Amino acid sequence: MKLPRPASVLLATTLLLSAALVGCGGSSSKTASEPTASPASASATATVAAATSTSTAAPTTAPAVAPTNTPAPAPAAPAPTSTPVPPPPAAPAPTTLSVSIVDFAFSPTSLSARVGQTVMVNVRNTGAAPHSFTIDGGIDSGILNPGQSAALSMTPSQAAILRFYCKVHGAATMSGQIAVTP
Ligand SMILES: [Cu+2]
Repeated sequence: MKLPRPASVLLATTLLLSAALVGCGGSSSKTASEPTASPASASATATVAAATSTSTAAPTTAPAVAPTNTPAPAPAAPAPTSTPVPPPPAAPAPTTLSVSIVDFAFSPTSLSARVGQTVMVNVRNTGAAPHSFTIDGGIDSGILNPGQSAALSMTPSQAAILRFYCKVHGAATMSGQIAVTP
């Protein structure tokens, strides 16, 4: 008899509480639903407005920058093209050619140079007779007596075979050439 009492009390209490909860839940939900709806819609509107303003600003800036960045890689291509062009023409470093004059010949008789290259020609008469190192229209040592030397300079402007000779003894007897290549 003692045990059933608490059990019935618990059951009764549980029923009452559940009934109260249902009643309260039903009434409170109806009452609170109206005031809650307003703030909810307001916040929803604010969220939409913010999203709209954000989305509007983003697309405007993005497209403007994107097209500019896309063509940018193109300029990188012209750079390699312009780099190789200038160096080759100005490349030839100055050179010095040494020519000895004997009786009756030049040594060596065949020399070479590059277009646009600064060419120093050192001529020395090691023979017993006077000679000259002469390129018509070009450099000319004039008469060099035995033991005399001359330092001449020229810069060939085009490819050619430059013939040098001795004005004293003539090209038929004493001559040589400088081959100028591009
Ligand atoms: Cu000569």
